[in-house]
Amino acid sequence: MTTYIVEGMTCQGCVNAVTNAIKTSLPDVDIVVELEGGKVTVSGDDRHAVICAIEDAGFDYKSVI
Ligand SMILES: [Cu+2]
Repeated sequence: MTTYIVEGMTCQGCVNAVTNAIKTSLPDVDIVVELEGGKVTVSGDDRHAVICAIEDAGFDYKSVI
């Protein structure tokens, strides 16, 4: 499980967009998005796929914590 810091999410629509983008490339992962703080926690270890999905959805990946 990894938590990614993501900038640019401002509403539930953004949360849904990020969630759907990750689910599209990694259908079996569990995802928890905290809008406050821009935290996206994803099960598994495929950081490259998660970061690409976040950026392809139009949001800015900053770091992992
Ligand atoms: Cu939004």
